Amino acid sequence: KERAKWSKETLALWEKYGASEPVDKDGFQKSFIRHVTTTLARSSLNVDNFSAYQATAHTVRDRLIERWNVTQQAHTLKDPKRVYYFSLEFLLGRSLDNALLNLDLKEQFGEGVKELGFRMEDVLEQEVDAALGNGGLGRLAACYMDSLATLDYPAWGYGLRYTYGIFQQRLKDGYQMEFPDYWLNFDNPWELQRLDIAIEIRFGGSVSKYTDENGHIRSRWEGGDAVQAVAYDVPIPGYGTKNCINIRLWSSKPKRQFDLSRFNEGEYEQAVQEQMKAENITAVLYPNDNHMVGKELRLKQQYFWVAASLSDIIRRFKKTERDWDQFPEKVAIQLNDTHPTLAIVELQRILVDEEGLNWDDAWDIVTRTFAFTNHTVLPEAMEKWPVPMVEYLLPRHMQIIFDVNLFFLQKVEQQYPNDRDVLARMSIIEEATPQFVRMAHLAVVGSHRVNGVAALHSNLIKTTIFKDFVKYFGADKFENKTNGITPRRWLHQANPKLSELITEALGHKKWLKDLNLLKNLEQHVKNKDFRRRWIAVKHSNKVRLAEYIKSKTGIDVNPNSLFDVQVKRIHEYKRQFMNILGVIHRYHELKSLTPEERQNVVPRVVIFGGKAAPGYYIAKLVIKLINNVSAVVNADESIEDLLKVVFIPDYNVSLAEIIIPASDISQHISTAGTEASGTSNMKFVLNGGLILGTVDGANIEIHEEIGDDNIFLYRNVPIDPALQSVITSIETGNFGDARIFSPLINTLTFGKDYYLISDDFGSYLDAQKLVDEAYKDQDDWSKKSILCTARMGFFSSDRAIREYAEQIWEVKPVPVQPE
Ligand code: B1H
Ligand code: IMP
Repeated sequence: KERAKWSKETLALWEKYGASEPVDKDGFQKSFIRHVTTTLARSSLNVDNFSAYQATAHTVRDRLIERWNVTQQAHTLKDPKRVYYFSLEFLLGRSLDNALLNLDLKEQFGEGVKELGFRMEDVLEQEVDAALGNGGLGRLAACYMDSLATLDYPAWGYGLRYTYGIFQQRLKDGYQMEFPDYWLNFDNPWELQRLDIAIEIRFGGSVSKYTDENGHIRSRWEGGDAVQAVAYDVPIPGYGTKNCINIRLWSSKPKRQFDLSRFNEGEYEQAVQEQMKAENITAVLYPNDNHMVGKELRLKQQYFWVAASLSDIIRRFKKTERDWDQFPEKVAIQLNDTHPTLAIVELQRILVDEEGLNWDDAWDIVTRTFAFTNHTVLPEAMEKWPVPMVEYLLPRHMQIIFDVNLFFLQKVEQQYPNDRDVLARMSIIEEATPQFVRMAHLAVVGSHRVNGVAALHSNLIKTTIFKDFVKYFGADKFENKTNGITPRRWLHQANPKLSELITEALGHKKWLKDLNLLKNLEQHVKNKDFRRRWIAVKHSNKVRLAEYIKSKTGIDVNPNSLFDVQVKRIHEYKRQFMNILGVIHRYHELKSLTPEERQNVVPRVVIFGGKAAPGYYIAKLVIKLINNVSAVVNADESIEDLLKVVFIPDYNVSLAEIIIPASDISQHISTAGTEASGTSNMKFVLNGGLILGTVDGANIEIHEEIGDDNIFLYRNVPIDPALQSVITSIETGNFGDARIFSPLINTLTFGKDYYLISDDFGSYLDAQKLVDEAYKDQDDWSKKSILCTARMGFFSSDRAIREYAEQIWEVKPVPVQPE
């Protein structure tokens, strides 16, 4: 419409200057130098690696913005149904390498940067991770955005722009120390600030009733304090497509208008201070994985985020002047766990209070819009908010929740007359003192679809936490969407040598967009030369990791050893404790061997990494024990290279990209039924690493795909005497002051061993023996490794996203334009 008003001459100018810049080496160098001199205001004599990174990043950013514009324009013109992924965490990691690979610019730009006197590896190393997440749940959101972009889906992510991401972990005397992650210290080239998009968000106040012109009694939420949500857009480029989608992250700011009356009353200072509090809302990511901490500020974050996001979505919907009943035909919203559940209530409030719809019509629109993904069954992770807290911050929302619950329970009662127990169990309100709002129940009632994240987990939620709801709503509402990972970051980017070898063997790069094509690697298993090259790639990745370990910890590890890796959040249910107990057992055994017996031992490097929530005392004690064992074992010269123990500090996405390709065996040993899916298990196997794991989460489906011979799974057997001698050894003080570990040892004693370490220890050790035996035959191991990679097609996030799109969201790809 705007363009139609423009003169021919103006349009000609747009044609002439709006065309995109060349993306060859020369174009890169021109843009690089222009950014150094103008964006960074530096001279040619004053360019270090960091400036080189910034200039390269800005050059790539320009390309992304062009694509972003074309994408938005195509979506605006076509007006398709869009999907909105609401996630309180997006664990993106670094962006430059990923963007270069997805845009297929790495070669040209690499050459260009080299001629300017820099090495691309050094330039890439300068970038700090965007670490706006805790672990699997946040990284899953990032992988899903990559697939949505790659598959041309019209999708948006919505989240928060935390000033501080997940804390940085350092070690002091073997203890975890936390430091703030002030990732925005330097300019962030991967975001576009949109000061024009600012939305007012209200907290507190009160609700009044009034009669409208039609004689209906309606509610109005008024008063309270308002803050502003300002948008920051993070472009996400697809691979092999012009499509570039957007994650919109909200940052809290004081609202522009002050309450003038307060100034008149002489409360200037106090009024300014209250405004400053606005900035606190998005200051920090809560660092708890799989654990609910009922802080008021967290509830504020959740409402701030969903209210801003919904307001933005509704503004976009209204531009097309459609009726409200078409909203679910244009908008699908996926709730990443219960964290955004208030969106359900907020949409109902807007439709009823502000748009004047009647309750039932509004509720029908709401439930057709939302779908909910559950990621955990751990009781301590279930979100519930005290009613008084919700009432105080969001008085109208609390009323709506009570009404939703009332109407819901009335219907339940019709189905099960006189069954008080079922009403109490299914209620959205937990009747305690004070009362609590059960967010998972609200999410189930307010969504048209609920899914778990692996086959076992999806079945488990149907028979446990949502059992009554399955009976009431019918089983069709509940389904499985097994998690996936993006092969672009987790193979192509993290393991360039393996990616190259695969591409050479298959004769094409199409597998990066259709991971099932890896199946064709199976025919190369019988090729001895291919197996040799496969092992050589693994070995060079192990050398790379060994160098990293040396530089960060000073520990020498031999790349010819078996690399045994457990990297993930430290949590009792993930049982890093069992792993380190097994290491102690191995250490004891080694010490008792004769020289002849030693000849037969497979040397091992046991590698740990992961953060413990700052308030999680037992998890932090596990880190301390690992470090004490590491100190004793590594210093014991009699052990030589047969065993090394390493704790790599500050595990994050870019570190994962170095560790995962270097693993021979990785451990995924959660107590059966506790790990909803796991996603790093998929990353390890995709990179030709084998798994030692329990029958839990996605391990089960990985086993189904890759077969018995290529995975070491073990099941529970009763208590083992080997465990007792290990415990005694810790208690004797062999690994430092025994007193500090007694709370940890106590978690094993009868009745308190919630995560069943004592039950599983014996079979765990048996499985470890099988690993050692198998590793001795290197050639056979290489066959297993190749088959692992070849059979991982199912676990691409492209497959997962297609399932969501077709079976839950009903959205279709909108190709932006052919390359
Ligand atoms: C997962 C969480 C989680 N499940 C609460 N639940 C959080 C819960 O900040 N909080 O309050 C943060 C995170 N994270 C993980 O999701 C599961 O444990 C993994 O098994 C799963 O692979 C992953 C992705 O589905
Ligand atoms: P929205 O869907 O209206 O929010 O538009 C998405 C974003 O893209 C907003 O920031 C718009 O300003 C922008 N936008 C919408 N259409 C176009 C376009 O054709 N070119 C560039 N940006 C656009």
